[in-house]
Amino acid sequence: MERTFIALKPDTLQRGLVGDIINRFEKKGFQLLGLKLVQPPRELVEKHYEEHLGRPFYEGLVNYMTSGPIVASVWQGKNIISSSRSLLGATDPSKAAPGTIRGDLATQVGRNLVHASDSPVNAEREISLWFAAKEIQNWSRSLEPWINE
Ligand code: YYY
Ligand code: MG
Repeated sequence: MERTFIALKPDTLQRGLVGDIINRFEKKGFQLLGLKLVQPPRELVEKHYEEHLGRPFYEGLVNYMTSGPIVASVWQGKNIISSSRSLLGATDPSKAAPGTIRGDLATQVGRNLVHASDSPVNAEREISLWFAAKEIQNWSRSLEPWINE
């Protein structure tokens, strides 16, 4: 079973879409292990997006990500890293397929609502960047056998 880091960006909160987006992950069958509202310090966002340092959109991205609270979360599920990126859709919402979160709810790349880790290494890196170990609950679901055989 894989874990991943999902962040609901400030536009999700401003637009009142927190429940909608969390609902999509729950309905898919993913399990919530950690959840909190954070006003991220600039240094945290810079670390999170360090791979994009120097790109033309970097400054705007950091400003956007620090413009208000973010919902930070940790989820678990089978193949969740690639699967959650499919749920999100393409990075640019104007190219994201209908039915995906970005495809249904957003229109442009600088306001694409949600982040999901893109690899196992980045998932563990991002989880430890945003969460202390004690903020993550290792609980078992009674529904588990009906979601994963
Ligand atoms: O992982 P993902 O969020 O789908 O895309 P990344 O390529 O990692 O870029 C991170 C973040 O940067 C993206 O969600 C929006 C923003 N961004 C942008 O504003 N303009 C671009 N041309 C590319 C990315
Ligand atoms: Mg990325």
